[in-house]
Amino acid sequence: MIVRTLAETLGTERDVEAPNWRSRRLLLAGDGMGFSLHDTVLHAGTETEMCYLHHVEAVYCIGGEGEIQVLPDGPVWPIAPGTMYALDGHEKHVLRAKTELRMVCVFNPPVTGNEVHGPDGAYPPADASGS
Ligand code: 9YT
Repeated sequence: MIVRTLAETLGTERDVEAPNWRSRRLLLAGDGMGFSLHDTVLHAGTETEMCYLHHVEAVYCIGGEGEIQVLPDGPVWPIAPGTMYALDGHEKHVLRAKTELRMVCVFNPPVTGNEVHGPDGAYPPADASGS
């Protein structure tokens, strides 16, 4: 059994920062669960374009207000606490944080550590990043 607190991840290699967000990775590939689990904060006023070519991701909002759009011209859905979206088709998308957003994110396959988005908006495939 694994028991880990958010406080224990802060300032460690599980606490990954990018210009628009900070991702606290409570479970990583090395934990052997088959998915990774992140508590992610997206900074107010940011727009983040992403396209997870090598992963599926579910995202559950637990704080803040924003919106998500499938690119280039898909529908826009509001994001608020209690809303979940699942990227089951490697969709290119943009997440707009009107206020600070706090999201619980699950990745399959799990991220292995300190992934940040490449120029394609993706994280590298799991075996390219060391798992
Ligand atoms: C919601 C989202 O995709 N934010 C970008 C960061 C990513 N989810 C992560 O690694 O926690």
